[in-house]
Amino acid sequence: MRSFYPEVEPHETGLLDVGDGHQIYYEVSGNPAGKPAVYLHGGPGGASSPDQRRVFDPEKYRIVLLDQRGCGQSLPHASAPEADLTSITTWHIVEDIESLRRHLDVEAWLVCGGSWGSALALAYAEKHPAAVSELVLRGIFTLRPSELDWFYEGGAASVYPDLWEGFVAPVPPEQRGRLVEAYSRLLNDPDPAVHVPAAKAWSRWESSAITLLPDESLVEHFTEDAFAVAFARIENHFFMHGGWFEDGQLIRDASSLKDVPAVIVQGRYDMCTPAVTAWDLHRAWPEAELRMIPDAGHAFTEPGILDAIIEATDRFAS
Ligand code: STX
Repeated sequence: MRSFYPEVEPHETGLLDVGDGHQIYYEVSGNPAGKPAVYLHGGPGGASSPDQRRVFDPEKYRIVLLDQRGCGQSLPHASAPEADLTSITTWHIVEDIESLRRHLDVEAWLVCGGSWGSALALAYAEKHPAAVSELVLRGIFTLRPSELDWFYEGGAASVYPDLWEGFVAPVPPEQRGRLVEAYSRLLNDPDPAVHVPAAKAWSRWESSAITLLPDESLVEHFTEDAFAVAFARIENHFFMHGGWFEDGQLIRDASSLKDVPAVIVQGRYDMCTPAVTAWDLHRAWPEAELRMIPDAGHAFTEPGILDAIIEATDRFAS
């Protein structure tokens, strides 16, 4: 079993001006002369975290983390009262990754991402294949309507009926037939007495369902007010727009990645992004190696998941 590499501190951090009034936070750690790798965080609307550095051997990799538009340490933060999400879209973020790649003078990099990070990695690689040397993807999410229906419109309620009551609680009963839409109204209400509890309920639902076993400290972290508001607002905004994808687009176009070495890591008991999406991706892109972990949920910290991710980054390092 492999576990995290030791903690490592960045030797470079910065805010990159990407236009539209946005500055994105980035940091570089590991070996400055190593193989470039970038980690794409989840959500959308999550954040980078120091543990994400630790899936890479710091002696072999030049490790880049970034906070996507509107979240983490990027500015402005989507929890701000005047937050405007109109220029936060998949394709803006894809171009931000390209801007950062050029800013750091990287020719091509290994792209690692889980969950929404896997969707973003696929979108980026399909748009800019020459910039991607390898892909390591986990907990595959592609924003198809069927995936959103599963997690946000009631599918997963069959597994977590208790937690589901908390998710629907802020929504007036007559609006519960279309929860993403109802939440859009709540999360964009200017009154913090409306949008903060809604954001916390949204974030509690999601963070409670990402580990195989309950992890209250993780839930507490992801339901902290500012994090929850940015996370819920950005996720909901993306889901209202289907991620600016055609239904099935990322999987349909995955055949274009056949020459990019790739590993797909999927937990069998992932209740947030169920295994069918990883399977559909594997069918469309058989050259990528699929590692189905029999006893894991969604989060990258699940033991079997972490092990498989690090096995892949170690293999691609040499
Ligand atoms: N969203 C899946 C995702 O990327 C559909 C994700 N879920 N929870 C997270 O990310 C956090 C770990 C950031 C809470």
